[in-house]
Amino acid sequence: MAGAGLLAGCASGGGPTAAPSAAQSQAVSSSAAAAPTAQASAPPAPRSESERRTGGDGEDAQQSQQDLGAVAVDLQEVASLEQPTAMAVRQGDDTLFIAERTGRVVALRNGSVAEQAVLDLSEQTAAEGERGLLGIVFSPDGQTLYASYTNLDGDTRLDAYNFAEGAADPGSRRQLLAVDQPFGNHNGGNVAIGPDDLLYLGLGDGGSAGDPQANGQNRGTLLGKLLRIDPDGGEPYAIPEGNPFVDEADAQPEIYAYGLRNPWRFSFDRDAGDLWIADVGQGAREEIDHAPSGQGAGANYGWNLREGGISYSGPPPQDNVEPVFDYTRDGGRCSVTGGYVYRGDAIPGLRGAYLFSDYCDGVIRALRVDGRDVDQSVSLDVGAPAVVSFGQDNDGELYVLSLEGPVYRLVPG
Ligand SMILES: [Ca+2]
Ligand SMILES: [Ca+2]
Repeated sequence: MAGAGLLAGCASGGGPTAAPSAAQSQAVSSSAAAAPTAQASAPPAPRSESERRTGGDGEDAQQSQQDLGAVAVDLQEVASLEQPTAMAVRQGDDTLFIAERTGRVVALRNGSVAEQAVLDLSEQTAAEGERGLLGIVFSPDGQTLYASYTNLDGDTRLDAYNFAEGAADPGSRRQLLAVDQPFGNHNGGNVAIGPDDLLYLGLGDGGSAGDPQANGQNRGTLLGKLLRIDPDGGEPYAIPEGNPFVDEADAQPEIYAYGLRNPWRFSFDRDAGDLWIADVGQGAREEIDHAPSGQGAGANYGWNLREGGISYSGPPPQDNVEPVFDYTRDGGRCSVTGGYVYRGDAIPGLRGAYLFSDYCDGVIRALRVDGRDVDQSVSLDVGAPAVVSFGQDNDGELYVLSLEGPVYRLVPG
């Protein structure tokens, strides 16, 4: 098993509760990635009563008419790569671009992986601990590839590369952001384009355990934040006008939302525009945050005063936004892996549901919300080892990335 530490990252340092021993014993190793053993099957999904139908008065809502528990899905392996961490697509291009944590971005076309890498950052990054190439996304016009990684000093870099004729031009590298990382873990690193066509980057709290620098609640640092920048509006980027703290002295103007511990994966609903953030917990709660379209600016998701829906180090901040869903580490879970709202055609019963998983049990789960309430939350009864990320293609179909190598497409069961 590769890289439990990629996400959990808090096995040492003394959180309020220890990580499960399974997570502590799993060191990152290159051999694991070289020998994928994935089967598209999973242990029985732990389903606790608290997960199912908490709240939910929206029986009249169209989405609620579909019982997620009756949806049958399967995972179909489409490729096996070296520690895949992120997927991106371009408008009008059926290629799946997949980032390998060791530094390459590869192209998957017509069921096979192109021999030539689209971009190779393997000399600029190192896949160790929670580090490596962590996020990729294309500009809305498909002519720029953004790559987020830790450099050889372990510090965060966000670069832009010109993209043409199926490849990124390494000579065109433009550094957008450079953020020092005080500790090796909690580097976030996911990048996405929002419905506003702006570029979002998630950064963890800097690392160690418990947020010793109190970065989450400190609007003077980029750590522990979701950032939003306009890479085309200035050099190297512009601050979007609507960023919530641009007028606040001592606040970093790139901040879009704060109070995050390690927003390893976040996404936007491609139809509704809602923001979904899966924030990895310290030791007690794994959380999913949800902001309806256009309502996420300035949100304080509570860390390190709150961990999920419980207290961590103090009373909740006045502007605290509770997670829409959280879960404990019962059943061997350790680290939430955020996915996407399903908007594809292949599995109609899943439409509008948010899919996610947990790195340690790998079970694919789905939930629907009705306002602030979770209307349904189920296991889809499929899974994969070391589920580290999800992908979404131009048709809205979803993919599951295992850090052990396999990339799966979610298909009807
Ligand atoms: Ca860090
Ligand atoms: Ca929170």
